[in-house]
Amino acid sequence: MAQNYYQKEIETMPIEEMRKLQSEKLVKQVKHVYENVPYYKNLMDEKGVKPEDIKGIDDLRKLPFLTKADLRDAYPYGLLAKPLNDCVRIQSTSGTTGRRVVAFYTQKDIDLWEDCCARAIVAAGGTNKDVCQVAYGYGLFTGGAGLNGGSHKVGCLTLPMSSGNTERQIQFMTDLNATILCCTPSYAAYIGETLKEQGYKPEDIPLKAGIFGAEPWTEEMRRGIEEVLGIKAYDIYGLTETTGPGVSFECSEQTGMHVNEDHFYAEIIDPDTGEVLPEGSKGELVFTSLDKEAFPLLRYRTRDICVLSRKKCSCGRTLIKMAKPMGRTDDMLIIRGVNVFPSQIETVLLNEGYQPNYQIVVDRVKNTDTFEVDVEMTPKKFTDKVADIIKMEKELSAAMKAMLGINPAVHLVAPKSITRSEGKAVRVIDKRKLV
Ligand code: DLL
Repeated sequence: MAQNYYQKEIETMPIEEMRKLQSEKLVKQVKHVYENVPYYKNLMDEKGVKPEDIKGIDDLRKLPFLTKADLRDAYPYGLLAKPLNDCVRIQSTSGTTGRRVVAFYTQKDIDLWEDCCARAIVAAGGTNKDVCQVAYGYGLFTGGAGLNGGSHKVGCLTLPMSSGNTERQIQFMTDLNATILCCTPSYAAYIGETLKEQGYKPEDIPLKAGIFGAEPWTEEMRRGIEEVLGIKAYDIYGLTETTGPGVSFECSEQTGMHVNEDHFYAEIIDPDTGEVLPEGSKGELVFTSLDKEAFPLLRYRTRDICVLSRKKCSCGRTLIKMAKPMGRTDDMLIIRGVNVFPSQIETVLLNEGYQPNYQIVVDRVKNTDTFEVDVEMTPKKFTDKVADIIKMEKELSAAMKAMLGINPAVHLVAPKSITRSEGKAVRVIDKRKLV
């Protein structure tokens, strides 16, 4: 298959040249961060590292890590490296102050991000002849904005659908002959099922490719989506902290995602010791933004467990590849594409006058995540009136929706009825088999 690239020179750059480019960018970036982000300057000073010590990419490991806890401490402006006046956008994740990530972008940062998404669209076969249906959420979530921008850059006719309203998605898709679909893999599978129920055969569906990410998905799920929609399904990865989607993307080989390593340098570390592990080892993925201006995180620990590989790729790209993330080193769950921490549920319960005695049950039924939370009533709140219980469950579910962005089915259960474990409480039962 003839290969298309969006930025061929970068995407196929010989490794030595790439290292040189990364080194030059890193030296500049460390200086920029040291001079403009007192929070990170303190971390560097504590470690005894000065910008002059960073002469190239091999010196990266001298720098301190950043974690979600740092984002929390520095919220909202503490990691900003540009005056607020130079920023044109924020994007964010759901959650409380402590858990919510707020990322800032200059126009140049947006440009760079959209280029990354454009690379992903072109790698999936996209050209200016395509109609690209973006069914990721728009708004604070990075999915809609990122792919929308990438689609414009490629010159596709962009359908900014946002997520949900499946009937309308199908109508636009079929009436306007969408050829590329961008959404979470679970939503893609759901759209596929709905099309099938409506009598569509894969050959009746105009789509040729899909760009799916933001949550873990299996090869089995890929095959299912490819079959029902009659397309080739490509994975895409990213996180709000680094920009959003497009940190890495799949090519025609479909054996992992090429990291846009001219912008994001990837390392794998031992999550317990912080030691950098050799290529091919499984560990925690760490990213350094090499040229972002407003929110340039250095050595950010993603908590995603992953493997990197420099094996030659048949697509001709020389960009390093990352495997599908294989889990997390923290307790974050991704439910219908939304990041959920059990501690957020706990906060809601305490705010609403409940004790933090609860259990989250997640499953995947017909390609859609189900999300249930069993909550113990307190002796004070206890009632056996069904109408009251239903009302209390609805109120709790609404409070959780306000916190998380999605609402679980809440079941109130009798005090002391959730099994107490001997050690750590089992807060989450995840029945999905995602890795
Ligand atoms: O999920 C950005 C994104 C939007 C990626 C659209 C791809 C497509 P966050 O909401 O900050 O950002 O969540 C980031 O989601 O650390 C991973 O744990 C997980 N994740 C993202 N992409 C994938 C993927 C967006 N392809 C967190 N496979 C990350 C598995 C993924 N997990």
